[in-house]
Amino acid sequence: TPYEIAPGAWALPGIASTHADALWAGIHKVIQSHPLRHLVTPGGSRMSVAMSNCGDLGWVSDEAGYRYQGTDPLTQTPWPAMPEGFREMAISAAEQAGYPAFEPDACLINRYAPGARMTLHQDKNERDYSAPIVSVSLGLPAVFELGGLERGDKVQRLSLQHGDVLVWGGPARLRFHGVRAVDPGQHLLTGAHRFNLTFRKAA
Ligand code: MD3
Ligand code: FE
Repeated sequence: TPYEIAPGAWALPGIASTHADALWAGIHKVIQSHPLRHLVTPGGSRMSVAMSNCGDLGWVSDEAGYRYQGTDPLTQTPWPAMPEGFREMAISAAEQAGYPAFEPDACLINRYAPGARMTLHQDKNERDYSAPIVSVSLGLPAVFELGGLERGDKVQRLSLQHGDVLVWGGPARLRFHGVRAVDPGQHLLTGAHRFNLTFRKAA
C-alpha cells in the first residue's frame, strides 16, 4: 500500500521483497564484470559507499566532477545492460506512485558496509528533472534523511527496510537527501551490507 511521504514522494513498503532473489542475482552478475568500487569526489575524498552501474549510462565521480557516462572508468568497457527484472520493477513502482511511462536508462548500485553513509545532497546530474527517481533498498536497514529544496531546511528521518521502494518525483525530485551511517548487522540475503538500487532517466 503506497503512501505519500512528502508531496511527490511515495513509499512502497516491502514491494521488492518478493523480487529480492532475482534482484540479488542481477546485482551479482553486474558486479562480476563491473566491480563495486569506492569513487573519489571532485574534492578528493574517497566515498564510503562502494558503487557500480548497469544500463546505458552509469553515474561516476572523480577529480573532474560528477557525471553519467556509457563506459566504466575502471574496466573501460560499456556498463552491462540493465537486467529485465530491474527495469520491470522500477517501471512498475513508478506507475504505482503515479508516474506512468518511466523509462530508466541508468541504474546505480550502492553498497553500504557498516559505517558507510551518504551526506546530504541533491541529485542534479540528470538532464531532465521531470522524470522520477526510483530507489530500492535491500539487506540491512538504514535511516534515510529527507530535507527540503535548500540545504538548511529541516530534515525528516525515515527508516528503510529490506524490500522498501521509494519513488521521488515532481516537487520532491530536487529535495536534499542522505543516508545515515549503517549499523553493523547480518542479513540473510546480503550479509553484512545494505544495497540500494537507484533507477534514473539520466539522458
Ligand atoms: C530524495 N542514494 O545514490 S536513494 C544516491 O540509499 C542516493 O543509496 C541513496 O541518494 C541510497 O544519489 C538514497 C533515494 C533517493 C534518490 C533520489 C532522491 C532519494 C531522493 C531525490 C530527491 C529526494
Ligand atoms: Fe541521491
